[in-house]
Amino acid sequence: MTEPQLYDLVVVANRLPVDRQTAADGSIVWARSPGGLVTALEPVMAAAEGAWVGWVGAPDTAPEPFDVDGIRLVPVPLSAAEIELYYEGFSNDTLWPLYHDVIAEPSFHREWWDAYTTVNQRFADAAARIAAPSATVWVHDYQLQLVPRMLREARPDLTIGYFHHIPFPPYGIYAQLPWRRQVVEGLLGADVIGFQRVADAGNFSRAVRRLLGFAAKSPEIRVPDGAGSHRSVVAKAFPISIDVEGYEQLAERPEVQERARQIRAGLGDPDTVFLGVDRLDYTKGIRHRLKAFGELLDEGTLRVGDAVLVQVASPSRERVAAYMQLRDEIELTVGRLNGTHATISHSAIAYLHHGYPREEMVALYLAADVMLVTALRDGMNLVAKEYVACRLRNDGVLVLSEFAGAADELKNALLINPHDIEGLKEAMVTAARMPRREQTTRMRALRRRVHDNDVAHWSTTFLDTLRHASHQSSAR
Ligand code: GDG
Repeated sequence: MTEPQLYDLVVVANRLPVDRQTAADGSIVWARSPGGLVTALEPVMAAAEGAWVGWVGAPDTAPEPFDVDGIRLVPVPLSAAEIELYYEGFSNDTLWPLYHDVIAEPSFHREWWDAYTTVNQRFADAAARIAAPSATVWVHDYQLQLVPRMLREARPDLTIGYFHHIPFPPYGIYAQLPWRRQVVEGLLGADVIGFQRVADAGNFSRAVRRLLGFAAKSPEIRVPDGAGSHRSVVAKAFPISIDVEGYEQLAERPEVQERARQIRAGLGDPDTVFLGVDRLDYTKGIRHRLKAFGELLDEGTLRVGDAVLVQVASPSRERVAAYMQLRDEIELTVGRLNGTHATISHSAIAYLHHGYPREEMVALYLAADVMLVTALRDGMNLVAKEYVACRLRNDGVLVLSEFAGAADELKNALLINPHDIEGLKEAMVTAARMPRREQTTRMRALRRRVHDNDVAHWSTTFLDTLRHASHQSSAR
């Protein structure tokens, strides 16, 4: 057997940044899926002999490692049963609702936990096999919280980072998790644990103090090593961002701008185009947004023809019961609203249950006067940042939930509490009627913030902190 090639930087994430496609001749090809993470990591990966460990997104398929656009991809197989138990079950039906303030009820099943442990071990083993001596391994997200500790046990020479893309809940909620101690111990295997918000890092440190009694004074957590000394773990906020330049370049393209004009014309050139773009997920507050919009129409504050809501709800987790139910509820509401308010020539809501190419998303951002981000809880929310990045003319208004991580940075948005339907309605009306001067003042400030922290800045800051943390611990 040939020895596997070794890498100095290994990214471990649930999904590889590729999608399986069938070529014209019937053969399987892997096309890079356009994601912010891969855009951010590509230059670092290329410079550092990088590899990416993850699942290809289909059951029982794990091709040999292969290269896509200069990145080495190392597939980890998942069986159909593991997809059901580890991914749809424990990740998306236990952790996701629990970590998002129990907006939906989390399900706790021991067999889901067992599968989560088994699969995490498989990811850790795959990373341990290909990491060069003293390499850096960067683990991503809630599907893989046990990997940092598993990796440290197998490979104490490694420097291990972990980034948590979703919220970390307050202890009163987290404490419901039957495996709360194992998960915290799993994460503490990392040298640096990154969160979206300062509050998430605080919630994690409190969970560590409560469950394990370790000294945790922001940002340092002292993990006893059993020999009277300790290892330092940094737990701190690194708010993720987007490829700002990439979005700006798309927004500058004449054909994308033309498409934005077409979209507006197709909607009947209303005064105000409201836009929502979300995965169809109960955390995103789509129902609250529809309720507010519907009431504004009922009351006559907004009128069909003058205003329209475009809601892109891209298909997501369609085999999880809570998502099926949510889709039914949303589609019933949209149908009722359109039935009540639409005219032969104008809809109240253009509801689109599709995924679109990025160019089309940018055209939508350009076509929208008001972007509605009304999440009930969201780690960051990249859509808010994408909208801002695309508004090259410094116009348009962002209505943003204070429960999205982006609210910590984007303070010049109209910040709202999505549970307060009256407040949300007021903000929507204020946004629709906002004078151009105020739009410009706000949008300029928002654009500056997004420019100051783009995704390259995010990944560089994280990796620099990781490098520093590992030097400190090796110097002790
Ligand atoms: C998790 C956290 C955190 C959506 N529909 C289409 C499409 N999208 C793109 C958006 C955006 C991305 O998907 C969604 O990112 P969000 O941040 O809004 O939300 P999650 O998917 O829940 O992501 C979140 C994020 O991780 C990163 O850490 O911000 O809080 O929940 O980029 O534009 N893209 C295309 N077609 C679509 O139809 N091309």
